[in-house]
Amino acid sequence: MLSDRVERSRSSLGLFVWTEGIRHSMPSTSLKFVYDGWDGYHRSIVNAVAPLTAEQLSCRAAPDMRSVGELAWHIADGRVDWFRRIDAPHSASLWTEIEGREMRLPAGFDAEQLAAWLNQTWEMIAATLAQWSVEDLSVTFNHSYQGKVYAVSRQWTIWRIMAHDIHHGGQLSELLAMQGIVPPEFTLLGGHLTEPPEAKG
Ligand code: NI
Repeated sequence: MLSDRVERSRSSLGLFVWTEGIRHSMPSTSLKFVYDGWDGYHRSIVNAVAPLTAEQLSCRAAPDMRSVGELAWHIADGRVDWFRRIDAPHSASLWTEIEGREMRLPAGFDAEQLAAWLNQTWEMIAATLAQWSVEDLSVTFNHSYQGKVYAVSRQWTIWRIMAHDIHHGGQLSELLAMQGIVPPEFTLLGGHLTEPPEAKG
C-alpha cells in the first residue's frame, strides 16, 4: 500500500504528506490537500486550448451543442456561478465581471482570452482550497430549485464544480480529437498530472 510508505508524523500542523517526493507539512484537513490534482486538470485544459485557432475553437459536434471555445468558457463561468454562492474568495468580483457582460459569451473571444479567463477563475478555486479546511465544508446556503428550498453545503458545491470541470473537459477532449488534436496530458493522461512519489525499497 502506498499509504503505508508515507511517513506520517503528528504535529501541531497535522500529518506530513509526500508530494512529488518532497515531504511537506500540510494540515491534513486542508482542502488543498484533499483536492490535490484538480490544479493539474485545470492546467491541462488551459494548455490544450491556449494554442487553438479561431476555427479550431469554433468546432462543435452539432449545431445546438457547445463549441470547443464555448465549452471552455462555460467551465470557467460555471466555477464562478457556484463559488459565489458559497462566498468563496474572489468570487464576488469575478461574478460582477460576468454580470457586466452584454452577452453570455464575449463576442469574438480568442484562445488567449479564454486561457486568461480560465486562469482567473482557477485562482479563485486555488485561493478557496488554500484558505478552507474540511471543517468549513458543512456550511450551507439556501438554494431554491423547482419549488423546493435546499440547504446546499460547500462540500456539495465544490464537488459539483470539480465534476463540472471534468464532465465538460471530456467533451472538449472529444471535440479536439475529432479535429486530430490530441494533447498528451489532457487527452491521453485524462488531465491527471499529479505524479505519485516513487515507492521506497
Ligand atoms: Ni455545464
